[in-house]
Amino acid sequence: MISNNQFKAKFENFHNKSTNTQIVTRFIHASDIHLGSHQYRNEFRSDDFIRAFQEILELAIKHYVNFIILGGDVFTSLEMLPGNLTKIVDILRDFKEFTNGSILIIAIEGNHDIRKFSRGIRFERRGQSWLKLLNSLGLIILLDADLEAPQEEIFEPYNFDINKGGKIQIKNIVIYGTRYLGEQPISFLSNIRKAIIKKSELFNILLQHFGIEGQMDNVPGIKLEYIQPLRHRIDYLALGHFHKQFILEDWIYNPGSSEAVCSMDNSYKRGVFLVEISRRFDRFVKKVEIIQLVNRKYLWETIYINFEMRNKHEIEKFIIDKLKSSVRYLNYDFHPSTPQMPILYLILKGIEPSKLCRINEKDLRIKICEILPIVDVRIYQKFVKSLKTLDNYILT
Ligand SMILES: [Mn+2]
Repeated sequence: MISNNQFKAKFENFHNKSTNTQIVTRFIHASDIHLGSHQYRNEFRSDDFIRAFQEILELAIKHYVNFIILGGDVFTSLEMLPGNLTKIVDILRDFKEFTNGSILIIAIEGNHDIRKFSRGIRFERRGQSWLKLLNSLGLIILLDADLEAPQEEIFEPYNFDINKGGKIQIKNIVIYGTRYLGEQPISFLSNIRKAIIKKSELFNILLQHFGIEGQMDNVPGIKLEYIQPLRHRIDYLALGHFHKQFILEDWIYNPGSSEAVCSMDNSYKRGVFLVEISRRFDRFVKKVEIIQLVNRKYLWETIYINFEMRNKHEIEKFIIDKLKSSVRYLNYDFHPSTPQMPILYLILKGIEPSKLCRINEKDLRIKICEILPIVDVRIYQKFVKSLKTLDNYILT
């Protein structure tokens, strides 16, 4: 059988240096990959999220890490097109084969992994997720705890025979994890804290999907003071949920989303953490490096339409001509799959076009992508009503 392993094309062979030494342990902490984002709208954009995931796996190989932790929202919803899921399974299979299963991918479920929102109905939790599928295929380790159980049974060691458990030890590092605990997980935190065993020779990581209050404007999070009691038992609190990166007090880490899920994400610092834990005398020394991923380029353009147009075509031509001149520096030879071809956020301002000239966003988007080296367009119509229209409205 000919092996088409995609990692073989980039890395000649695999040699996990770090397995040779017991002194240093390396891992990558990533979160909010949101696989499946934009999948109905644009294939190239949807591949951006898969590419970001692939890049994380390549970084793991390149830096000889011992494991990868993913802080939830690995998938953007329960809806996943078969072609996309196939790509993800293929990547994970190739990764496992290429690394001889020596780099475990450890994940927890975020709110998006268990959320179905496109049909406008509230999806009742039925315990399903794509992460559970990948876990049962042996491609990832999905951690979850039984928070109702007696203290010593809350975090069972991960059992590879039944693909189940709440903690796993790799060298002298123990990773604890639970699924998304809702918007107010405070009541669970004391159970979690009591169930975590602190030994001086072990480095404890807790994998959670929640944000900390104040780290993102207008986004609710948990008060830092409620987290503090965990500090005595946790050396590294590995978070996911907030798409903006933050590090607090040298023990709370949130890498941010891997790709920009919405236009807002572009303005945040985001990426992954490459962490190195070494043992010096009788204590642990931690080194955290921030790595930025290669993301899709983006640009914002504002066009003012301050005079009346005769019809829809005239208005579209006006917009495209304006854009042609403002993006003339862009390379027209790029293929849409290359992240250098940007996504365009287009703001339209001026007087609201009359009914006859009303912009069809779908048509305009297709035309822009056909004519210009733009992978996708998001249009924001920020028109103001003309006085004439207002007069008509009042008179009728
Ligand atoms: Mn998220």
